[in-house]
Amino acid sequence: MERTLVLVKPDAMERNLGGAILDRLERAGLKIVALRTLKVDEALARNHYAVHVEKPFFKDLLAYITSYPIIAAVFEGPNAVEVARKTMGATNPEKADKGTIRKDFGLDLQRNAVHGSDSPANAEIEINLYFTKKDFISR
Ligand code: IDP
Ligand code: MG
Repeated sequence: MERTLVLVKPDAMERNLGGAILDRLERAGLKIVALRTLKVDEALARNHYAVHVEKPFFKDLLAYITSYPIIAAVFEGPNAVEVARKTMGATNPEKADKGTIRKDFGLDLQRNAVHGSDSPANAEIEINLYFTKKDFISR
């Protein structure tokens, strides 16, 4: 069993797409095992996107991700990281496959509706930025 961190990003939250996006991931066979809403502050944004600190879009990305409340969710299932990334589609909504979350809901390369961890190792690191052990219900 694998876990991945999903964020419903500000652009999607502003358009009331939180439920629709979580629904797509549940329909893909993944289970919600932790869930919260929050407004990301600058410190959390810098941690979450630390790998992009040298990118030209970094400052814009921080402003965007802190601009409006988001949903953070942990999804679990076999190959959760890959299943979630496939359900989301390519980073650029214009290039994302038909039927993916980003194709259907993303606005542009930055405002692409959703985040998903890109590896099991990064998923573990990212989950720990948003959740503690107490947030997970034992079944
Ligand atoms: P990912 O979210 O598909 O993993 P990354 O390359 O890790 O894509 O980029 C993180 C986020 O930064 C993207 O989801 C998007 O919101 C934003 N982003 C990526 N590339 C650009 C760009 O060239 N211009 C503006 N924003 C970008
Ligand atoms: Mg990434």
